[in-house]
Amino acid sequence: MKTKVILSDWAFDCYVEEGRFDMLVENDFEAMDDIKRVEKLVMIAIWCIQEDPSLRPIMSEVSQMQERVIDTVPPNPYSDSIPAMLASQPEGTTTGTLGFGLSAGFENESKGKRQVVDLENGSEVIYIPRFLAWDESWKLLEYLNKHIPWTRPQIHVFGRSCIQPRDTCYVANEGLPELRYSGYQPPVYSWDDYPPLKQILAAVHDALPGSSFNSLLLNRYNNGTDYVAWHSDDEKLYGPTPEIASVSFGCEREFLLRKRSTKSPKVQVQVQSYRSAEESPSKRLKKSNQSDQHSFMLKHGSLLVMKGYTQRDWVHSVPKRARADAVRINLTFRRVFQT
Ligand SMILES: O=C(O)CCC(=O)C(=O)O
Repeated sequence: MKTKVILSDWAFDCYVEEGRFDMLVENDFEAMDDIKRVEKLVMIAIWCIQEDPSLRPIMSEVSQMQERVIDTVPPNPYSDSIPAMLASQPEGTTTGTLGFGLSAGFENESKGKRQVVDLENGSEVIYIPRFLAWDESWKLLEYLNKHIPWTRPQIHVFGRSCIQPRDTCYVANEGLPELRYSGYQPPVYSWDDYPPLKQILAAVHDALPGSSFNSLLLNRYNNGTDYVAWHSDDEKLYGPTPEIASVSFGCEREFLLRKRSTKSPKVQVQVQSYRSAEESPSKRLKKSNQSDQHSFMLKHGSLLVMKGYTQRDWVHSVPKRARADAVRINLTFRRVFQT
């Protein structure tokens, strides 16, 4: 019995640790050749042996699971490999002189450096490290921290019931189809009650011609133990190629993107890092020239945009970081389609 528990714990760890399914089937070339199927079976197996029998799937659910891929996974374990730090003011950044009536001088520095990362096959990420002015971003962080009605809901992830490991809030236009994720349907708040959100939205629209976001999911990470697990925002209500614009405030945290598993024989954990626009391409590529995983250190006031088939073909996460000891707030703007 003890061995079984240890074995399932080990499988679970292999799973959460960077999605290393290959570790479970090392030397089994047939299995290695169909790693996608291994992934699916491991997920289903873990689901089936969870502690609370009432949460275990019935046979028909197992069959249904075999038909689809579930990407919401348990958290990454702690990792100190990259110290997450409180954002420090970069040289040459403008300092805002505005009060809180933002609109007059709500500085949008998006004309500045932006990195476009082609993820291939129609997926793309754009990263603008200095999207909003430094001081203005601190004021926004303070406002959001204080005025947003944050909640930490109970969710149902991967067959387990748990408290979502970060605070959240949902703002959207009236009359849109309801959002539901991980068994949770968030209450919808109005843009009108939070005017600064409208101004950030306007700045995002300005930076991304042709975009037209009508909903916003807010996340607050109080420290490094708060996180978001590997997932993709591929809910039907966002359509097949959703554009998702993510604005970050406060503590810098690492944002990881990983290609969904394919039939590759070995999942290499190689990270391409885009920590800042200033870093030279050669330095950035030093860690790897492989492109199945990317890492962005999301700066205070930055904007990251996921486009095309990124939600279909990639998963993303903000892992735990033991040394991230300050608040980070992240806003993800999305467009919900009317059905
Ligand atoms: O906090 C972040 O940067 C990512 C948030 C996220 O992945 C989400 O809201 O789906």
